[in-house]
Amino acid sequence: MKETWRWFGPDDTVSLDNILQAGASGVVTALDHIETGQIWPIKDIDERNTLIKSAGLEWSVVESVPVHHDIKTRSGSFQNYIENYKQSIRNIGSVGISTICYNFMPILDWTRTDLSFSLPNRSQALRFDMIDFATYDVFILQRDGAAKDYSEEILAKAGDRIHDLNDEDALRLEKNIIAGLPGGEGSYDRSGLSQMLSTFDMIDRDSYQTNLHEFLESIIPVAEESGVRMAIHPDDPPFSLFGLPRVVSTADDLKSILDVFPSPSNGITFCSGSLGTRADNDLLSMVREFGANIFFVHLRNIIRQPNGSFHESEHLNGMVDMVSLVKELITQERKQNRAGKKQLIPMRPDHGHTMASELGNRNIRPGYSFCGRMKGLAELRGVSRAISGVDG
Ligand code: CS2
Ligand code: MN
Repeated sequence: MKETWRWFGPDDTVSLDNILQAGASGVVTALDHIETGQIWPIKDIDERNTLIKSAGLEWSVVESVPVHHDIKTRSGSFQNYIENYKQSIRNIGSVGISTICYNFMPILDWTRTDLSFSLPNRSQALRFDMIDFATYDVFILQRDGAAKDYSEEILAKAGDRIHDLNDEDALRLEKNIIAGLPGGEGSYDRSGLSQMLSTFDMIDRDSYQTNLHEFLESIIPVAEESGVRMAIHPDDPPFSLFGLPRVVSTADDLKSILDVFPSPSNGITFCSGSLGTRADNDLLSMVREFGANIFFVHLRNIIRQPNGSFHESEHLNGMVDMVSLVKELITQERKQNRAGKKQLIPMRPDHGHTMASELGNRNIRPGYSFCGRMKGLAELRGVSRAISGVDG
């Protein structure tokens, strides 16, 4: 697999030289200065590409071209935004970049409740605590009907938790949940979130899945013409939040996405951390089933709890059998190469713990430390080399 690194552009705390020094040869980045829904001009794409090339790196994956809320809800100016999305695909393809990551999560992109969860070795991880999330949903946001979305046990614990939270803790919890995480889609205040949630009052899971399928039917033909592979990122976490539909969480969801428009341009970002957060997702069989359409890989590990809580663990120490997963991904990559694809699958260490000199540095984007991702990439490269070497 081609080793890549998520870079947030010139204002990132990590430089392009640091990425090269960490052992990556490819960059995963996006033009975050372009408003969601607007066309990505070739000039801006070229500028970023030239910057990356001048550092001796390659722009391997665009992550992400965000999908506008109107497209997800098929409301407002969705036709115009779909035309703009198509033109962005054409413009990206015209520069020679062949893979675009995107996601179809409603309103909230990837979501955590704690951005500095302290581990036994005193490094810090990202965590989603189901009790804290329910506490926010039921007692702070006070969403209509929220209680019915949680078990009696979780509700009882949330009822206790709200009494333990002081105002500062409650505000931090709210900020962690709705302020938006790196690469994610926007941020909200409490009333803004409530207003956005109401736009989904008439959109159930089936209609949301239809909206995704209709979006694919519009953009995949353009991706084919442009030599671009669209790689949808799974829901993170892969289950409903705030009663919203999530339709990219399971093997069945991924199968329906690939089946609705079979194409060499319709594929998946295989994110082990997102998909691994569900105990009922069998990651190895998903790699075998979808291998030909895995265009991009996020490797991250998690430790999950029965109530849906989880935190991000060390890349090789978690509930995802990372060595077996890397082995299966390499097997699939070789199978595709034998089929003439001759293209390494770009892989990035999805996140990394905050540790060492970066602890306490408020400029570090949650999950996107240098030390933690360098550690993860080094471990993943070691596994990958050992497997490739053994298997020749
Ligand atoms: C993030 C996601 O880096 C980004 O663009 O929005 O890819 C995030 O890292 C994943 O959802 C985590 O699995
Ligand atoms: Mn991911």
